[in-house]
Amino acid sequence: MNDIAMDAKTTLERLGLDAADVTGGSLKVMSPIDRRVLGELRELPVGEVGTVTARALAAFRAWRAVPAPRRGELVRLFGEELRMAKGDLGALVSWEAGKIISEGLGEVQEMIDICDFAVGLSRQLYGLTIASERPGHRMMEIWHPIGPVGVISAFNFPVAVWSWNAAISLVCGNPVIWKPSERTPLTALACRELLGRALARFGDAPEDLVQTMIGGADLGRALAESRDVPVISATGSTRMGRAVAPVVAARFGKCILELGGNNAMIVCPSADLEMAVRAIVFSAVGTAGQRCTTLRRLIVHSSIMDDLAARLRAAYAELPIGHPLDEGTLIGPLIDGEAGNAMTAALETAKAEGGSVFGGARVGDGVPSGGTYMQPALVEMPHQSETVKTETFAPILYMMRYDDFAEALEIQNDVPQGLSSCVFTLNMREAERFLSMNGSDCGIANVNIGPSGAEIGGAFGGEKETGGGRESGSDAWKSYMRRQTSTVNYSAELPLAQGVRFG
Ligand code: UN1
Repeated sequence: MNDIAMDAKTTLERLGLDAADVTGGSLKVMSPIDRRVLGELRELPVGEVGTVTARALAAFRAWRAVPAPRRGELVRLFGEELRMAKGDLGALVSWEAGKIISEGLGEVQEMIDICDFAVGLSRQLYGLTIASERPGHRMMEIWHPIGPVGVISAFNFPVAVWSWNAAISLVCGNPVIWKPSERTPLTALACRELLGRALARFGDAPEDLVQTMIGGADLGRALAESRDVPVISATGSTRMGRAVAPVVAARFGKCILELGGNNAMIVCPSADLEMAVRAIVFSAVGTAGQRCTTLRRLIVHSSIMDDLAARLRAAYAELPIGHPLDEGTLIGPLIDGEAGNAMTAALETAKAEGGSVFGGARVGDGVPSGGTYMQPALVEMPHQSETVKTETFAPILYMMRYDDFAEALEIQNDVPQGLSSCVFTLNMREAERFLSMNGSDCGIANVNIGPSGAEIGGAFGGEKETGGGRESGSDAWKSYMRRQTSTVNYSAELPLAQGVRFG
């Protein structure tokens, strides 16, 4: 890893983006740190999306025929480029998305990890052999490349979520069309540059294997409409998913959706409270509360509520808020002023619903001017109100009491979202019940670990309004391929299945 340049311009240059790449366009990219303009990028006219998808189809015809382990070699080379550029790309994530540098670097590490995973996967795209009911027959499943994969990504994980999709798509034999958030297009251009280096070293990959479309939501919509793109993987708000999913469904395309989360932790009487506090603080205020896996609800046994609340207030009072590239900062800015307003409005509503709020004010001193810096908020709520059931993309943690574990599970599941969840307990009955079919209804359920910061090895995603998609590890790759069931008859007879006689 290279050292980290302390200014955005040098960071961009070291990533291979010079002035010509990032000036003269209509899309103004402003750093959430201080609203300084980082670039003005040229946008793709929506009328050109058809050309992009046609190019991707041409690339598909060539790439699908390349042996999968050879496709894995491209991803291996990309992983090497990422290792070399980790410091610069991590810093650019900080400049453009406002994450603290450790989290910016962590995001790039997540990219490196998924590349490693995908390289191994390129030799393990296994299908089943199935017992045939007919003599002299063999049945099997073959997984084939499916076609161009459209990736619509969000500002909060501007590069890692794309890389989960891109690394897996590439080894599966699919070209990628990337529509990054219009708030974080520079990190997308930087990834394109790094991938370009890997492609140059690889040698004979088809042109247009990975294309990036810079611009607004109209590009995402055109991508969702395109019949050339069989799979759309979209990450963002539930509102965005509601717009994209019906468009893809109308043409019988496949969607992989990773939408809102409203993640909870149940804290039981036996919990190791010191560990719980550390997990709560990281999960609730890390990335300034802007992860889809952020901890937003604490469901605490009445007997420990006051103790836990006091410990949390003490921890929250000490949190260093400021420039995300300064050493020691734990909380950077929100993405924009609107996000700050949404946080203030949610806190007002929570108060009106009977909540008592600790923190949550705007921070003006000791932070760069222009950015939206907020104190994280702890809100004790008398019950799980509508505001608590709504995902506000900001560092607000609602605390609620429970007396009986069954009641805690009910509160945990009684929200529209179903991404991540956890329980802190040393009682194995509670832990196992939480993980059972009668427990958490989320895609991710943890014991004695917070709900955020998942490893890439597992399948990532959730149920209900989270959208049901699974990305990243385990067998999530199957959503990026087409399954073919094949029966081979090596006998000299033609028996029919189900014992049917025909002539
Ligand atoms: C997201 O916020 O969209 O589990 C993804 C986590 C990260 C990924 C978050 N590995 O928090």
